Amino acid sequence: MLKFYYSGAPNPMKVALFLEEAELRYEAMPVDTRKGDQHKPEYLAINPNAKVPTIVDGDVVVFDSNAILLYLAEKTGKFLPKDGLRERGELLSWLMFVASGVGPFAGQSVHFRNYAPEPIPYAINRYMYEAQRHFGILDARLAKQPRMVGGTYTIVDMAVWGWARLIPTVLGEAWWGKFPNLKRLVDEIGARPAAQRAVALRDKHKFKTEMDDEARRAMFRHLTEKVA
Ligand SMILES: N[C@@H](CCC(=O)N[C@@H](CS)C(=O)NCC(=O)O)C(=O)O
Repeated sequence: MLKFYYSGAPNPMKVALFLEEAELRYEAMPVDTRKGDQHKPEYLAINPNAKVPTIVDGDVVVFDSNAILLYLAEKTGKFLPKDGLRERGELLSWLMFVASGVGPFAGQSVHFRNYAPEPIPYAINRYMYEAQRHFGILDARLAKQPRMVGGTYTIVDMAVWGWARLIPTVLGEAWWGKFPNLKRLVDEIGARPAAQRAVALRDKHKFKTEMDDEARRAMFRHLTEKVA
């Protein structure tokens, strides 16, 4: 059975959504990143980047959430656009846009707003600016069409959902008012039973919730390893 290495964080949640939507059988393997499970040699052997998610599907190992979405979509033939090369091009563009822009900027915005040892206004402003700019691009796209690519629900919508549902944490609650189209997509996906099962998955395992010294050492290794 496919093994899904995960935590309740945004990137694993995109993959949980796909697994639930496609009704694939899988074994959920918790990786408690606040306890440092991501740095264990057995996990590094399948994900040298020491992050979640990863899947092991027989002898196939795939890490990085959007790569996993594409792998599973191609394997099952589900949640891909219906039409030819034009929509394929759009799918790849938006999938990579979420992977290389939305996710990293949103992640850094959360980091500097909530976890930096001291407030750095320049960093907070830069990452909040870039995160809201990226979400604004998604919102403008969704003002013109109900789903990100073509007329149907695809893996791009799942990738967007993974991060956009956390806009209140990334930017602050008030920002929902600025992204009504993105909010519509998040609400529509969030109402689906598969999304509810995906979000509930982490309740099946006991993940550490405290962001204490152990968690900071595991997740923010630059605090103890000075390179500059
Ligand atoms: N590009 C990777 C990023 C994965 C990533 O940053 N995962 C976070 C959770 S959303 C994580 O593992 N954090 C733990 C850590 O940084 O130690 C992907 O899309 O899967």
